[in-house]
Amino acid sequence: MRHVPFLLGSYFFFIVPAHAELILNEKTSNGTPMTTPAITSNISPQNDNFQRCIANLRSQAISSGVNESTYDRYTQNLTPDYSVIDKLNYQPEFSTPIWDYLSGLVDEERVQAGRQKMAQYRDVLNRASQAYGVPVETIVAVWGVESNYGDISGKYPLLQALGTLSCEGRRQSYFRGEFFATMRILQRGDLHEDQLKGSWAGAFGHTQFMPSTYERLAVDFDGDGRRDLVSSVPDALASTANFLKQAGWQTGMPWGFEVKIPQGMSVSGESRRNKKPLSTWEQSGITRIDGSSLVQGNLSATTSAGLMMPAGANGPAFLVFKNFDAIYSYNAAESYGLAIAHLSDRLRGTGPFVTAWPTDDPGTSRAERREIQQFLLKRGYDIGAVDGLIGDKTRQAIRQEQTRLGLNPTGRAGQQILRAFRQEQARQMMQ
Ligand SMILES: [Ca+2]
Repeated sequence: MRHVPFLLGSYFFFIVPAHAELILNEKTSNGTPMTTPAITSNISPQNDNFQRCIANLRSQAISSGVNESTYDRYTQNLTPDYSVIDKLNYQPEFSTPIWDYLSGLVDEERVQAGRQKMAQYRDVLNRASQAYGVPVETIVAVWGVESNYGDISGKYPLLQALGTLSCEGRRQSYFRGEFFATMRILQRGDLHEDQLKGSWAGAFGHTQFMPSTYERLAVDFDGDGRRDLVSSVPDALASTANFLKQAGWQTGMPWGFEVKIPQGMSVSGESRRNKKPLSTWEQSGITRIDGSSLVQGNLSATTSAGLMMPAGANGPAFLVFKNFDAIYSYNAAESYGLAIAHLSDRLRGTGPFVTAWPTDDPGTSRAERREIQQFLLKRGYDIGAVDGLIGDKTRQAIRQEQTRLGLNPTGRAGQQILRAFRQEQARQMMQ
């Protein structure tokens, strides 16, 4: 697993994973603390504790392979940033339905940008695909979901964030491993300290690897002798392909596909993990979504697949293979896995899912979210920048507007509130 392994949720609603504030859930631009403000003064008992903790970790770091001089150099002026502890303890006020998740992560903008990247990096993508046996579209889809193709990769200095997490809060021993791994990366000279910025939890670069994952799986693909997932797109793309290969990717096989389930078929107990041969699924009457047979191409009657219905029995259903599990291991959330899988299909030219999500208020693209934010600004709400990222302030403003407009106050930036804003504007223009 690449990210911090305290991801939760597998059914219907999802707790947003550790790094997802970069993409989805929280403002990163307006600097508003999500919870109680942290102690920021450096002259505090807490800082004394921090310095003591860092001094105490020295021998452990050294036995993990960090040189004494490296440790001293990178901890000499290290100060804590307690805002990462707030992030660690953050409990989202809103849960995110999977259709909101997917509509923001797999929208027309990300598909178009991905196609452009595929053209721009065609040669290196083809070479990486050849070398690791993973399709170009899957590599690019990971890149698009993880960092919006390198646009959003995090702003927290890694040593500071991981140093703080090593000394405060839950899971200190896990974060210490990542803290020491960061120092070993610096020691080896793969990256410079000022390049090492990432999510509050320490995932960094184009493909948001944790430092220990970097040590295990990053590759030098541009041949300059350094493994650089921050500044080298070839290194980042090949490292992603290597990750998926090591996670068990089966060359030439699909991740899965949307299926049609016969009326009345019981789906209780079915899941991604509960794999059965395709022949069993065919006998129960399941077909591909276009009605065609399950066994096609490289698949055989004995290939095993799990039936995944991420929004329950009334939403889209998918048969997923081992390659979905490989994608899943990148993020340990089915919602993320499905976003990457679906984006890879869209990059191949496949359309959106055929079956609608079971909601009367479908999700919005990032362009539509920016439109909602424009309406909110016009209505006088202080929601920070119009960036398509829906933070708590935007959600609270939406909730107030939903109440004013007689809608269910969910706080979601869905199609309903967008439609209501558009209609209200049209009425005002008529007057
Ligand atoms: Ca390199």
